[in-house]
Amino acid sequence: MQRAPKGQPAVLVEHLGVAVEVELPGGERRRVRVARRSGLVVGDTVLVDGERLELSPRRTELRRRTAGGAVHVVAANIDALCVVAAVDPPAKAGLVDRAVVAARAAGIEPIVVVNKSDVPDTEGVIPAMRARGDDGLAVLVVSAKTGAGLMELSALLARLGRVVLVGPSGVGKSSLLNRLVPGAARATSELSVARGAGVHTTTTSTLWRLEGGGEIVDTPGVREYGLVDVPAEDLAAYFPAFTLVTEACRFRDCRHEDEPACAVRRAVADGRIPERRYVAYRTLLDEAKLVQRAATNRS
Ligand SMILES: Nc1nc2c(ncn2[C@@H]2O[C@H](COP(=O)(O)OP(=O)(O)OP(=O)(O)O)[C@@H](O)[C@H]2O)c(=O)[nH]1
Ligand SMILES: [Mg+2]
Ligand SMILES: [Zn+2]
Repeated sequence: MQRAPKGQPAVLVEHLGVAVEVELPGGERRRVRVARRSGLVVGDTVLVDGERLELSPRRTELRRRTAGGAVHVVAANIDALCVVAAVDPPAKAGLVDRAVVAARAAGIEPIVVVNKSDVPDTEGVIPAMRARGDDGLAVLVVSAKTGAGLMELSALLARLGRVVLVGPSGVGKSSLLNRLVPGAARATSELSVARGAGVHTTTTSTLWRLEGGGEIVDTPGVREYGLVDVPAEDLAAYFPAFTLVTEACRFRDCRHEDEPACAVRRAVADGRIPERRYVAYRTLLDEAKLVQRAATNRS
């Protein structure tokens, strides 16, 4: 006979080494001791029974491969991933595209927020970000400093549900959180300080409830956003502009590289698919193939 689950449901809002902070349905928060490598992540739903925690199945799970090659679960039960970018510091090439594909592969809606719109040079990066909008992606331009665009962002977050902020260190994720959740008061730091020491200001992920609805997770900055378990043959499905092409490629398993009679490449040639999206696809395809080859060699 199956044992009836015991305990009170709660949401994990922070993992602090050997303890986690959970929020009970009434909004009360408490700490529970756990093993250092508990495997629990922010956003997890748990049943709390005294000092015992039982993990409930995850609805969604956002994973990334770190610069060192390890697989890291960013957060659980997330509805949307918000990639935060800024003109300074710039994201490493491909980080935004990878994070967007990772979100789509996990069944999570991606959006892009360009922060620091008060910095004049921001104009220069907006077209490249907006170009991704052709791929059905919402791109918002905001400033945590002046408050520009934040009403629109709040409205979008409320609609999306539970949203995780990801991006390089120093783009202003915690600054945005502090504007959106007045009581949060998360530490932020000057770029020069963060860069000089080579450290990230935010070191743990935390979940916050937004007054206007929705929830937000602030995370430590990332240098890389490596894809996990996105096979080369699935990749095209995460580029919505490609799926709008109604004609079929000659080969059913066409990867749209140099196969003859490829409908996707034809659509790129006649401008129906923006060239930049195709270039982004080819970059990620090469990576996915490398990962697959490495996995085959290991086994
Ligand atoms: N000019 C300008 N500066 C901003 C804006 N938002 C944040 N900053 C500054 O950018 C720096 C980094 O901000 P943080 O919020 O700490 O960045 P973060 O993305 O949380 O960084 P990590 O926690 O290291 O990942 C701080 O000096 C902020 O004051 C903005 O909209 N405009
Ligand atoms: Mg931060
Ligand atoms: Zn093709």
